[in-house]
Amino acid sequence: MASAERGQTKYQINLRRYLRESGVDRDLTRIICEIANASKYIINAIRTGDLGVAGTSNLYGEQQLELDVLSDRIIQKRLMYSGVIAKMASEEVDEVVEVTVRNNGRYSIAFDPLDGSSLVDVNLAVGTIVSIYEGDNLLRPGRNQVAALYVLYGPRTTMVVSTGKGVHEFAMNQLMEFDMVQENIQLEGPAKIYAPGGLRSKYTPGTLKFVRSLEANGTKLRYSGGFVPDINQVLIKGGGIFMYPHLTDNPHGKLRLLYELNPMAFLVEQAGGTASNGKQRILDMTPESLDQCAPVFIGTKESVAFAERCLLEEEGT
Ligand code: AFP
Repeated sequence: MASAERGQTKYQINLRRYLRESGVDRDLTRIICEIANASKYIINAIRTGDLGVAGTSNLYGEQQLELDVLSDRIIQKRLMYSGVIAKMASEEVDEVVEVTVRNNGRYSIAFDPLDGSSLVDVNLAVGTIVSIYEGDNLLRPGRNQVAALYVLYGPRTTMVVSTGKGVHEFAMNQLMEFDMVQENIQLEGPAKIYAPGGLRSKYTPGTLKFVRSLEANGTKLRYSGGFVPDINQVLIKGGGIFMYPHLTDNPHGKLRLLYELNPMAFLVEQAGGTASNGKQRILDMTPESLDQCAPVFIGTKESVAFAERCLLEEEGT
């Protein structure tokens, strides 16, 4: 496969072609391409949706949907009749959606249709996060994922995706197709940037020690409040760490294991990085519920290992 340096592809390699030529299963390719298609409608919803809240009606009398609910509907409608899905779990829906009754789908997905949706009101970047498993059991450790991706709706719309053969970045072109811009993204060395989620006043001693060490080493703070753009910056800049740690008043952190942490951990590990809850690999955690949260330190191996050491030294965990 022709390699593609960032921005200088020898010829435009689009998403569907890349997946096909990489030998990715046809049904899995179908899911990834359906998400790519859904992203076009989500972009439109973000750009044209009134900033009103759900329950109000727009000037045509149509009921106003919150963007995350609308994004959820867009994705579900595209996948419901794709013939390749067994179950869907959406962060916007309390129950798992059984699709098998309509077809014998081979894959199940867990997704956050529009993570960080509250940031749209202040015109900051948001994203769609998708985790894909073979079969119909979504409550398995994240190491069982067969693919993961996110779509980042920023100044450019990009998709970062892995099917277990490295992690690659695609950008939406004028025809609203995704062309490859970077193949086999790699994370190396100590963190150049860090993204500290949660209130500093609620950090435990080990996290405080870790963050103070990063600052003493000149690591730059980069935090937007959106998980997708903040992880994307760690990946595309080639080195960094994102954390949303356990807090003194919340031992489980804020981010959801199924919809946010497992897919991002899969992508970051494919780039040579790692993701931990402070003492255990995120991808080894067995989810006990759909909305289970976990603390997270995710980025370069070196930085995550140092965070774990700080927690062990200061908190014995
Ligand atoms: P929403 O999806 O509710 O806007 O939350 C976004 C998010 O879950 C994730 O995208 C961010 O990393 C995290 O919240 C930011 O949380 P804080 O606002 O507490 O920093």
